Amino acid sequence: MAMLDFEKKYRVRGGTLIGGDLFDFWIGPFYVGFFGVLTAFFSILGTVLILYGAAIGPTWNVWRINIAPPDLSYGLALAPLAEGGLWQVITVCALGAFGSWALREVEIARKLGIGYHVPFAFGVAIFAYFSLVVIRPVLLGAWGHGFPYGILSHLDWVSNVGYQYLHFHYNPAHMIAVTFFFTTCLALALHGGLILSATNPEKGEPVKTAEHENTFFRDSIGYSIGTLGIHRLGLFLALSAGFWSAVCIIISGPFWVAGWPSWWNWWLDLPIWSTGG
Ligand code: UQ1
Repeated sequence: MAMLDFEKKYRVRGGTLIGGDLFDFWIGPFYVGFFGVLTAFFSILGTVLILYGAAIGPTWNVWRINIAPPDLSYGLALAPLAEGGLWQVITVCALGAFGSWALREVEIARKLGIGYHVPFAFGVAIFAYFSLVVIRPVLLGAWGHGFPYGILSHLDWVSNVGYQYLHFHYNPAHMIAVTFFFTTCLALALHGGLILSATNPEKGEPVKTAEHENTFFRDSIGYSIGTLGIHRLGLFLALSAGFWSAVCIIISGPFWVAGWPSWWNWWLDLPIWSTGG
């Protein structure tokens, strides 16, 4: 079926979460929906506010533009626009846009009668951002703990917060997150390689099947996870990377204030090393 044919078949009304038929239509290839309108509203407003923040700031150098959160002295209060208030409104816009986009994905999934795996996955990414700009700042008692919106400034923030805990790579949740990121790369490389190897045979040869894919891994490592299984594994690995990233930053400060290397003292403090003296 050609692309435009099946689009016609699946572009049906209904499945909306709110507002019935309101905005239940397409513009060109894009489904609109109530949450599409909301996404556009928050994105445009947020972008305009970022441009305004740049305009009242000291530079138009794209690397150096910086929209900073309020000073720590504002605590969890609202700040004047030019003193971090812009950051606060932009954060609301970002969360509004991301949340609306996720709900638009839910509506599209409902129309198609498919699972909610894509919006769920996107929800984990939103959770990671929410951890940085809401959960951790609220637990620490000041919006000033959020990260600044700027290309170089957010890199500086990551570096400074990392050094605040002496050596962030000793954070056990960071270790788990990094391991999941790397394992995600390994799984995608294996999967991409395997699929291309089976679907790009020598000239004149037929395209190979899932049986060839299974056999490759049974021959090489004695086990194949299967064609559905590899996608379940991939989703699990990727979502775990995002989840443990959120955990590793939430625990830094609210639940552990010392350097991360000294967290490992629990090992040195085990009674089995005790000399009894
Ligand atoms: C695999 O076993 C498999 O099933 C046939 C795939 O499906 C196409 C894969 O893409 C990969 C990478 C594997 C191998 C993965 C493991 C965990 C053994």
